[in-house]
Amino acid sequence: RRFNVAVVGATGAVGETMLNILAERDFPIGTLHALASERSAGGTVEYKGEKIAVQDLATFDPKGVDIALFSAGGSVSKEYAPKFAAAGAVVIDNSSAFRYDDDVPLVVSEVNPEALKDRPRGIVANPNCSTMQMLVALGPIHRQYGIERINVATYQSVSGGGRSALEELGKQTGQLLNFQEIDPQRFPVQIAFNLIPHIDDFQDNGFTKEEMKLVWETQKILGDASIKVNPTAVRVPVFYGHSEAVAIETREKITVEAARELLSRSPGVEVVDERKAGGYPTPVTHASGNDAVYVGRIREDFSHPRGLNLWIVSDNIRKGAALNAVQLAELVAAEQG
Ligand code: A2P
Ligand code: 11C
Repeated sequence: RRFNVAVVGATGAVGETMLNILAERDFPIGTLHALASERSAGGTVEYKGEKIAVQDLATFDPKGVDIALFSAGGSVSKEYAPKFAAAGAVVIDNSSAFRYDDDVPLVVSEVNPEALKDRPRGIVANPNCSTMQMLVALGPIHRQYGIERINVATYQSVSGGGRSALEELGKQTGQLLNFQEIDPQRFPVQIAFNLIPHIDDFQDNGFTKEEMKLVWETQKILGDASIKVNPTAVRVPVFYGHSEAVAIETREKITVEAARELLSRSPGVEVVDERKAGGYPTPVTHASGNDAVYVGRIREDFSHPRGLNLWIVSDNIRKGAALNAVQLAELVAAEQG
């Protein structure tokens, strides 16, 4: 069976990658609709080497769409995802609009695929990129050893902020190398040659929303509200690929050897852990443009009897967003095929 698929936000950084991944994986598409705002309606995007016309979401009739992949921001999802679902589509939503609703499953394809089946509103939420890559690696460890606490510091690339953020890093880098003034717009302060410990809005507890997503989403996806998560989220001047320094405390001790062995047979994970120069994953050498979640720098935490440290790197636009969304679409297609 073939499926009529709509990609909402098809001109964006994630939407474009959704189209590429649908093509790469040869998703069984009947009709493909590329949707965006009226700003880009009338333009085209590419799918399998062909140009597809971009249509205006506001005037598009969702009748006949089987699966809709949304990545056009939370407010667009809030308004249009229920309309697509009411018209019969299964909506896979990459925004944070529905992630914390009890009647919307939040699914990492390798970790909790069974949750996808229970979707009373016809909407499935795609987790945030930083949670996604962390749980592809930590899910198998939690199942076998029980994770009690996670300390995580993220090093997040600018592509998480979409096209305008990618452009700002490029522009500022050029300007600074040419001794020109910069004018930060997309980020609150200079991002080129700098770090910014602030992603998404500040919350009343002093954490940012990006940090709280790591708490809320981890507990929901692993189905265990007792897991403690202590996050710090930082934007770094990298174009593609988020990195995370993760320290876990488990109920049962896990050794380095056991962790390497478990992770090397876990779906979606690649262990890159040689203790020598270059024997670890980085955004540029491993993650960017690739599908896996790369794990290296695996060490026992000598400050805790059941602590383990890991360095987790993945392409935030691919596994962190577009790839997982397409994998969820594949699960939906398998149910209905
Ligand atoms: P458009 O190109 O028409 O602005 P990014 O995250 O890379 O910034 O991309 C955001 C995506 O969401 C783009 O495809 C953008 O389309 C789309 N988008 C933003 N606002 C709307 C809207 N109001 N209706 C439909 N699509 C939208
Ligand atoms: C970032 N994680 O790196 C964000 C992007 O909740 O879907 C995705 C925001 C979200 O900026």
